[in-house]
Amino acid sequence: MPLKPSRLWPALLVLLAFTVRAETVDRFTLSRGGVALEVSAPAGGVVRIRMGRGQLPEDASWAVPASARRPLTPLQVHRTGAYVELRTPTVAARIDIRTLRTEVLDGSGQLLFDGCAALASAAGFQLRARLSGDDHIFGLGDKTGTFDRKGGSFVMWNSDAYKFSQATDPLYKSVPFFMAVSDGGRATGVFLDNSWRTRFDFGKAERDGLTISGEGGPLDYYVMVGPAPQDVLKQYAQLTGMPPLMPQWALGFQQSKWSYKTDAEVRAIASRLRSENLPADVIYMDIDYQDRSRPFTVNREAFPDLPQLARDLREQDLRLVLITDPHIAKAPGQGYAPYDSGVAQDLFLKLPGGGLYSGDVWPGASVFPDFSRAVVRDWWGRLYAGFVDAGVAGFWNDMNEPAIFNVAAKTMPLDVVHRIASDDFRPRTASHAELHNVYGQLNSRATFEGLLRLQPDARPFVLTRASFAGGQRYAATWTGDNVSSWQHLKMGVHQLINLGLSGFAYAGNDVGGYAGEAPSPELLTRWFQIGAFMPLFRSHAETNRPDQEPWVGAAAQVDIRRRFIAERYRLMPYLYTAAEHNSRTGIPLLRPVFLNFPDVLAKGDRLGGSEDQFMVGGDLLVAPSPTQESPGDYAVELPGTGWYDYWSGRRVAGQRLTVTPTLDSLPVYVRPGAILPRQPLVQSTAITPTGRLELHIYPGPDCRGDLYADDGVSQAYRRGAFLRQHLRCETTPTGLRVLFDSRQGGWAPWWSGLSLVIHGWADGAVPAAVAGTATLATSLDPAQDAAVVLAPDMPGGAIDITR
Ligand code: NBV
Repeated sequence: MPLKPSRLWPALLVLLAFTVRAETVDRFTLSRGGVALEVSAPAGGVVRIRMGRGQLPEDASWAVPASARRPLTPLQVHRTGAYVELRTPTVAARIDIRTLRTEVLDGSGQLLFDGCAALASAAGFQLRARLSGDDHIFGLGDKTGTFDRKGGSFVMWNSDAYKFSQATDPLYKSVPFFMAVSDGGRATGVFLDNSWRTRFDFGKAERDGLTISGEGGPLDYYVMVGPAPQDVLKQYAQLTGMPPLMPQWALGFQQSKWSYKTDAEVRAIASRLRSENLPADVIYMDIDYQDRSRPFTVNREAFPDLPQLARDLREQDLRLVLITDPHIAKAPGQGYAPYDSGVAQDLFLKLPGGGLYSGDVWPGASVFPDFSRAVVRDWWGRLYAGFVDAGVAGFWNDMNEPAIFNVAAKTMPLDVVHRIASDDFRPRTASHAELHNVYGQLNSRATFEGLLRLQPDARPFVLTRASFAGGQRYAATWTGDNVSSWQHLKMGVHQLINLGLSGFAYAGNDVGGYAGEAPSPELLTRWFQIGAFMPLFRSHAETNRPDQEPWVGAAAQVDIRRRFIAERYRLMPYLYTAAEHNSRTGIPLLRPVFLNFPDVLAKGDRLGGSEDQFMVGGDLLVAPSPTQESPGDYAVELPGTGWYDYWSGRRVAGQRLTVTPTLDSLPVYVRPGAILPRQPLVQSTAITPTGRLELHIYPGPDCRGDLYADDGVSQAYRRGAFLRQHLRCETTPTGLRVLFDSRQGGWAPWWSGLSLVIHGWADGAVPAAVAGTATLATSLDPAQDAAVVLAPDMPGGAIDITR
C-alpha cells in the first residue's frame, strides 16, 4: 500500500543537482516545514530516527542507556535529487527531503521499512509504514491476542489485569518493540522509544499498513535490519541490554502462594517439598507476612524470627523471596520508617498543587516513591538492608503498574507530578502520563541496584510484574494474574515466547493458574510438565483457593509432576548454559521454532509449528498437544529429519509425526547434532551434584554443544571464575569423534568425569575401541540405542569411539 505524504507538511520541492558529495557525519539532521529530523546509526544494522516539531526531542531514554546510543557509526551522505541517502556498511536510510519520509534499507539496498510520520501541532504523532502481505509480527511483550500480532491492534499502558483473557489489552508491561518476519524468514525490528500511551496497529485499521501512534512524547524510533530473527534480537539487545546472569537458583523450581501466612506454614511447605522428594529452590512469601500490609515490615506474631526462618530454610537448601510492593503506607507519626524517611527527604510523588499524592492500595492510603529520581531509587534500595541481613535471597515487586484501588482508571491521575533527575535526562518535572509505563521498570531498577549495593558480590534476584523495554536489565517477570484453564496454559506459552522475543528472557506464568476455579489434577499436572521447560518455573495461586502445590491429588499425578521437576534439575547444565548465553547475546531460552529455523516460515501462511511447539535453547523442541483438554491424536512437524525422541533417546522416523497424547508424557525432541549436558539429580541447585557430567550426543549434521558452569550465585564469574567449553562431534568411517575445544575460564567444575551417551548407536554393538585418552569404560544402553563411554574430565582434546 503506497503511503500518502503527510498533509501536515507543505510540499516543498527541492531539486538538487545529481552530484554526490563525499561527506561523512555522525548524525544527519534536517529541518522542513517546522519539523526537525535526525538520523544516526548507533550500532551495526541499526538506524535511529528522531523527529520533533520545531526541535528534536530530548536525547534521553529509560530503555536505551546513553552508552548504547553512542558511539555512532559514521554515515556517508549521498545526495541525489530530492533524496538524501545515509549509508553505513550494514544499513542505510533514504530521506525524501520534501516530505521527510524515511526509508530504511539493508546494506545491499533492500527496502525494509518506509516510515512516514505526521506530528500533531500540540503533542502526539503518527508513524505509518507498509506491512508486506507475508509479514508475521512478534514481540510487544506479554500481550495476549493472537500469537502472530498481524491483524491486531495493541495499546501500551501498564495495567493491572486480574483474570485477563485472550481479548484483554493492555496488560502489565509495555515493550514497544516488535519484529516483522517474512515467510522467507527475513526479519526487521522496530523499537519506539516512547514511554507515553501509544498504540500499535498491525494491519487492523488498514490492511497491509502499520500505524504507530502516540499521545505525547518523542517520535524516537530504531529500525533493526536483521537479517535473521536472531540478528534482530541481538541488535535490540545491544540497544536495551541483556538480562544479567541470574543466580542459578532462579532456574530451580519455585513454590509460591498468596499467602503462606505463618512461620509454621512456610516451614510445612519446605518440609513437604523435601519429604515428597520434589526438587525445589525457592519459597515465596506474599503480602500477608507484613504488618498491616505495610511494605518493609514483618508481622511479628506470624513470623517471630524471620532470620531464623531464612536460616532454617537454607539448611533445607531453600531460599526465601519476599514481596515488596511500591505503595508506602501513609502513616504519619506512627514510626513507620519508609514513610517517615521518604517524607523527610521529599521522595514521594506530588499533586500538581504541591501536596502529596495518595491512593488506596493494600495498606489503605498510600504514597508512591518517585523512581524517576536517582536519589529516590537509592533510598528505596537501602530499604532492603534489613531483609538482606535477615538472609532473604530475592524480592518480588508487584503492583507496580502502579495499581491503585477504588478508582476507575486503576492507576494514579495522569497529572501526578514526577521530578525527573536521572541518567541523561534534563532535570524537569513530568506528568504521570509520561512516566506511567516506566514506573515498574524504575521500581525494579531501584530494587536491583539497591541489592547490588548491599551485596556487591551476589547476583540480585528481582521479579517484577510491570516493566518497560530495557527492564530485562533489572528483573525477571511473570505474566500476572492468569486463570486456571487449558486455554491459559496454551496462551501462556505464547506470552512467554513473545516476552522472550521482547528482551524478557527470564519469564514464567503462574503454574496451575492464579485465579478462577482451581485446576483439575490433570490441568495442574500438564502445567507442571510444560512449566518445567519455562525459563521461570514458579507455582503460584491466589488466596482463598484450594491448595495447588505439586503434591495435590492422586499419587499417580504427583509422580508425574515429580518426574518433570526432576527432569528440569537433570537438565540444569543445559538450561544454565542457555541462560548464560542469553546474558551475553539477548537470545532467549524459550524460543519459537522459527528463531532457530527461520526456514519453517517459508510455507505460505503457516508458522511452521511455531504456534504450537516451542524450543528450549537451540536443541530441544517441546510439542504439547495443541488442543489441550481431552486431546486426540495430533501431528507434530519437526523442522527437518533425523530428530531424536528426548525421552527414549531413539531417532524418530520422518519429519511429520502423529502423537497420541497421554497425561504422563510430554513430547520433546532433540535436534540431530545436539550435545546436551545433563547432571545427576539433586533436590536443589544449592546441592553440588556428585559423580559425572553426562554429555548426551545426538549425531547429526552441525554437531555441537556448549557447556557453561560457575558457582551459580556470585559475581566471581565476571572475574574469570567460570568454565566455558565448546564441544563438537564428527562421524568418522569407523564411529564417532568427540572434540573438546579448550576450556575458557578458571573455574574448577564439580564433576569427577564425563559420561558420554552417544545416541543412535543402532547396530547393538558395544563400542570396540576408544582412543584419545587414558582409562575408559564402554557399554551399551539398548533401551536408548546408545553407546556409553565413561571418560575422565576433558578440558580439551578429542575422543575417538570406534564401533
Ligand atoms: O500480593 C497479592 C497478589 C499476588 O499474589 C499476585 O501474584 C499479583 O499479581 N497481587 C497480585 C495483588 C492482588 C491484588 C488483587
